[in-house]
Amino acid sequence: MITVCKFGPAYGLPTASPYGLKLETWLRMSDIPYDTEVVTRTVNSPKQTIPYIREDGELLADTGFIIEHLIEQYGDRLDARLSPQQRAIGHMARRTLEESLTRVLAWTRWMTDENWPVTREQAFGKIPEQYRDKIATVAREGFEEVMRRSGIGRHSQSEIQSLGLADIRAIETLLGGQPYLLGDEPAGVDASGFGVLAQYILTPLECAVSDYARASDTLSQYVSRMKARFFPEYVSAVQ
Ligand SMILES: N[C@@H](CCC(=O)N[C@@H](CS)C(=O)NCC(=O)O)C(=O)O
Repeated sequence: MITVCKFGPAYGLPTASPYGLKLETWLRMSDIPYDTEVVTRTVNSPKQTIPYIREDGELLADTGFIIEHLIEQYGDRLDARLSPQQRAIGHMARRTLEESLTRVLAWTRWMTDENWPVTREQAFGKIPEQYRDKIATVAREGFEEVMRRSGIGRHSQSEIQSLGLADIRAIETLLGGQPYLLGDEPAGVDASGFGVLAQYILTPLECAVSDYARASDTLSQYVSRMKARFFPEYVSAVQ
């Protein structure tokens, strides 16, 4: 049995991590049984990133490599039917979701005054009160530096939201009137679609990208459709 080591449930979702939610979604979409273990720190992960899996005592990190490994074992139950062009579009959508929209999400959660109190409580709320402030402040300063070095942290808040809006509009256009990103049936890229868009729509995030996504029938119905199909037992904190 595969064990997914992940940050714990939050806001009525299995996890507040877009990558953790992507991996669980992909496993459920592929009908591969798994159990979960909640972790709070990255130290035990082979790449110091969450999520990672444990399988027969072996650890493997990074959702892209984890999924490649599982496809070798179980076959590709989601994307085998896709044309080369659909695969290419799926690949580019996945990168937009996981590399670009996720960076905007992380920056917005950690660096904006309106969202930091919720993020702080969610990420550090279980730490004893006497240490909480210091640990959260040091972590936020470290995060700010990472964001600055990676480039995004050099932009203004409205510029960062405009980057996210351009991405989310492209995802909305790709969906169009289809139920899933590549047509009538879910494909692998929908795991990333739900993993990221649910964070914008179903968590108490305050930002222009969330406002846009919640107001879009195409995007909000997509997230509701994915949630109802793959996570029916979870009750959203944000309706
Ligand atoms: N490409 C990785 C990204 C995973 C990732 O960045 N996870 C975040 C949490 S959402 C993390 O562990 N960051 C490192 C840290 O917090 O120190 C994947 O697909 O698994």
